[in-house]
Amino acid sequence: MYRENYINSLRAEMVAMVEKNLTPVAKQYGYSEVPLESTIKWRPMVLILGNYSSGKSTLINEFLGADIQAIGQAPTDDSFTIITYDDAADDDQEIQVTQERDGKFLLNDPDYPFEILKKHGQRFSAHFRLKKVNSPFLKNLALIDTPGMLDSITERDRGYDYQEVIGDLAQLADLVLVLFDPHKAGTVRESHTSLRETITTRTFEDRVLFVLNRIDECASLSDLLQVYGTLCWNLSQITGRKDIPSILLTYSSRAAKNSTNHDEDRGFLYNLENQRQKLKNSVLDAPRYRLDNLATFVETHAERLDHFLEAILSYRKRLRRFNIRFGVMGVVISLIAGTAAVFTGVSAGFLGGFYDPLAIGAGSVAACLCMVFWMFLPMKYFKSVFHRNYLKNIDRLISIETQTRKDSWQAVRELAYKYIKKTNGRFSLRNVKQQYTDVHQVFIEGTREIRKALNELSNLKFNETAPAEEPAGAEVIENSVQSQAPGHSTPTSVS
Ligand SMILES: Nc1nc2c(ncn2[C@@H]2O[C@H](COP(=O)(O)OP(=O)(O)OP(=O)(O)O)[C@@H](O)[C@H]2O)c(=O)[nH]1
Ligand SMILES: [Mg+2]
Repeated sequence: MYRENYINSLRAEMVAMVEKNLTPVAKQYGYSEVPLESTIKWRPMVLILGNYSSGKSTLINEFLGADIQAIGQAPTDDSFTIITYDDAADDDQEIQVTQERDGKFLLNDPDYPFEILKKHGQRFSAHFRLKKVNSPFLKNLALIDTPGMLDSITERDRGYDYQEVIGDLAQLADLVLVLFDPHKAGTVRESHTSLRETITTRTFEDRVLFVLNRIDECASLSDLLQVYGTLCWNLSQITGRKDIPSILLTYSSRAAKNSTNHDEDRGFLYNLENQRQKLKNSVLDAPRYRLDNLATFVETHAERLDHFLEAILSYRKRLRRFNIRFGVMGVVISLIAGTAAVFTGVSAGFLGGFYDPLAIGAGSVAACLCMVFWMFLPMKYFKSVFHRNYLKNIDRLISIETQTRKDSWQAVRELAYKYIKKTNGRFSLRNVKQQYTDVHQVFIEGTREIRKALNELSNLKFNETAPAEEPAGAEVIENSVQSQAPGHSTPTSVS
C-alpha cells in the first residue's frame, strides 16, 4: 500500500508540474494543441498486441479472473477495447462488465487520454470501445485488447490505418506486450510491419515485452526449441537488434486443459517454468513503468521546449543587437547629414551663422528627415536581409554539440522557423526570457527527485499487488504434466 501511495503521489506531482510549467508554453507556441498532461494524467496502460489467436483475450480474462473478452480459434475480435476499473462498482460482486461505452464517447471525453485518436476516423471509432470491470486486477492500471494481427488484410479492408492506431496507442502505453504463438512464430505480415516500423519508432525498447504463448501446443521439447529459435531469429531480423530480446514462455493452463491435443507428449512442460506469473507481475508493475515514462516524458518535452525557446530568444536578442547597432548608425548618419545641411546653408549664405536659430532648426529637420529615411529604407532592407539569413540558417541560433541536442532540436526546428517567420521577431523579449528560465529549470531539475525516487522504488518490495496464486485450471495442467513427466507416477489425466 505504501508503495502504491508513493507512486501515486509522485505521479500527481509530475502531472501538476507539466500542467503548470510546460503546457502553457506548449499551447502558446503551437507545440501541442491539447494540454500536454492530457495523455499522461490517466491511469497506467498496458497494450496487448499479437498475432490473431495468439491468446491475448484469454490472457486478459485470466488476469481479470472472469470471461470478459470473447475468445475463439479464428480471428475473433476486430475491436480495440480499453478495459478499466469501475471506481463506482462493488468489489464484492461477481467480476463482470459493469459499464460499456462506445468509441464516440471515449474519443470525446476529456477525462480519457484518447482524443489524439480522433484523427483515425469513423471506422476506427466504430471499432473502439470501453469496458469497465470490477476486477481488483485493474485497480492501478488499464488493459488494451487489440484486434489480432493478420496476414492478408490491408489497411483499406480495416477502414482505418491499423499501424498508425497501434503506433499512437504504443505511445500512450506504459508497457506493450507482444504475443506470438507456436503456429506463426513472428511470421505474420502485420506483426512484421508493426515491429519493424511502428513499435520501434513510437515507443522505447524497454517498454516492449515479447511473449511466446500457447507453448503447451508444442509437440515436444525439441519442437518448442525449434519454435523459440525461429522466433528469436525473426525478431532479431525484424527489430535489427543484435542481441536476442528476452521472450517469456507461457501458456494458459485452463486453455491447455480444454485443448484437444491430448495425445501429444507434454511432459517437457514439467521441466519448464510457466512464466505466466512473471508476466502478470510485469503487468502489475505498470504504475512504476508509468513513473519512469512520465520522467522520460517530462525530460523529452522540457528539453524540446527549452531548445525552442532558446532559439527564438537567441533570434530576438540578435535582432535587438541589430536594431541597436543600426539605430546608432542611423543617428550618427543623421547628425552628420544635419551638420552638413547647416554647413551648406551657411556657406551658401542662406543661413546667418552656426548659432542662428534658423540654422539649428534647419539642421534638426534635415537630421530627422535623414533618420526617417534611414529607418524606412536602408534599415528596413538590412532587417529583411537579416531575417532571411537567419531563417535560411536557423541552426545558427542554437549550439548543437551533442546527438541528443540535435535530435530534440530537430523535433522543434520547424516550429521555431514558422514562429520566427510569422512574427518577424515582434514578440516580447522579457516574456520569452521568463518562460525560458522556467522551462530550463524543469529541464535541468524537474525529474531529478523522481529519478531518485525510482531508484528507491526498485528497492521497495512489490508485494500485495501481485497475488502469487496460479490461475484457475493451473492445477489440472500441472497434474497432467506431472503425470506425463518421466519418472512421475501421479495418476491424473487431463481429459
Ligand atoms: N492450448 C492453448 N490454447 C490457448 C492458449 N491461449 C489461448 N488459447 C486458445 O486459443 C484460441 C484463441 O485465443 P484468444 O484469446 O481468442 O486469442 P486472441 O489473440 O485474443 O485472438 P484474436 O482476438 O482473434 O486476435 C482460443 O480458442 C483459446 O482457447 C494456450 O495457452 N494454450
Ligand atoms: Mg481477442
